[in-house]
Amino acid sequence: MRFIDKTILPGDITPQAVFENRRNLIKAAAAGSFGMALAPWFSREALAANPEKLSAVLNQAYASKDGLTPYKYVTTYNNFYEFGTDKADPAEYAHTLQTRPWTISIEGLVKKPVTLDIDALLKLAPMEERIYRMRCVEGWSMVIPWDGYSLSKLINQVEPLGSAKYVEFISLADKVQMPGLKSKIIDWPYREGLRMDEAMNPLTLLTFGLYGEVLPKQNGAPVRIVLPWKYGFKSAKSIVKIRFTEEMPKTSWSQFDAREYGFYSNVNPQVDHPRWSQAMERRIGDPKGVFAPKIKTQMFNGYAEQVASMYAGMDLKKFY
Ligand SMILES: Nc1nc2c(c(=O)[nH]1)N[C@H]1C(S)=C(S)[C@@H](COP(=O)(O)O)O[C@H]1N2
Ligand SMILES: [Mo]
Repeated sequence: MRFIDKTILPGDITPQAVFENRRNLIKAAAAGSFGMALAPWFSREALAANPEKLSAVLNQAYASKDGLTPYKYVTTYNNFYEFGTDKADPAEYAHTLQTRPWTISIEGLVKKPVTLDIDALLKLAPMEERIYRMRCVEGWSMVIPWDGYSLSKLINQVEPLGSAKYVEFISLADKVQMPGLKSKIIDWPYREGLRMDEAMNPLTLLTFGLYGEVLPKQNGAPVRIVLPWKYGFKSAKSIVKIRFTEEMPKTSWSQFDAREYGFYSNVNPQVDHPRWSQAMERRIGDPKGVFAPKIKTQMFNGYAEQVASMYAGMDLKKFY
């Protein structure tokens, strides 16, 4: 199986160029110019969709040197257990997710708790495009142009109280829309959390789109967070609630196995997962395919300059 691998160099990228590239890909696929049967994990549904454009301005401060992971991999190789545990499941089954109407409630230790409609939330701040390296705890990585704005813009609106030390993110859990909820591997709803300073860090992106288009459902539509210095599971999808707390929130994955998945889960090549090393990673969609050499995972996934100071003095083997 071979796809057209048009890995774009960062210098060429404007959201428009990215969008055009994607459009051409769709056209090529529709015209059958891939010339071969689609891989089973490559959903026709994802190609047939007619995604809505988001206008976002590329933030040059977050333009990575690494080539972008082609859209087809970003949208067909996913973890979204609400739609099944196989990487191909979300692209195949997430079409049942209803992203309108959608509200997100902001509650807990804030002066101004509020329930916001997704379309109001979209307009809260100017949309930026940021190219982030993403590293899954399972050992694979991607480079994705995300569209959104810093979560801090929303947090500042609700005015957290001095007692708010943590932020909890809660994903939708609806059995009617999400077939994966039948399996009890996770104590639904999917829950994640951050310390307040992590939530306020400019890197933390409240995300509505990728590649200049609204988020595909399999990527966590209509709104998710993206934390490029943490393992992928911290980036909760399809969020319906954000709660400010004094105590460290219990997260789904640390409840699943506290020894394997810590609260912080910062990408750290020196701290192994109990069952495997985290020193190397495999870049999904590398044009060299299975022959592509594994690459070294960087401390904080390469974002040490922006985030390391938040963990100064902490024993990262203990607070993994
Ligand atoms: N609600 C929810 N959010 C989730 C997950 C999930 O199963 N459910 N999987 C996480 C994991 S393990 C990863 S690697 C990323 C994958 O995001 P992507 O599919 O957009 O690349 O989403 C994270 N967010
Ligand atoms: Mo992950």
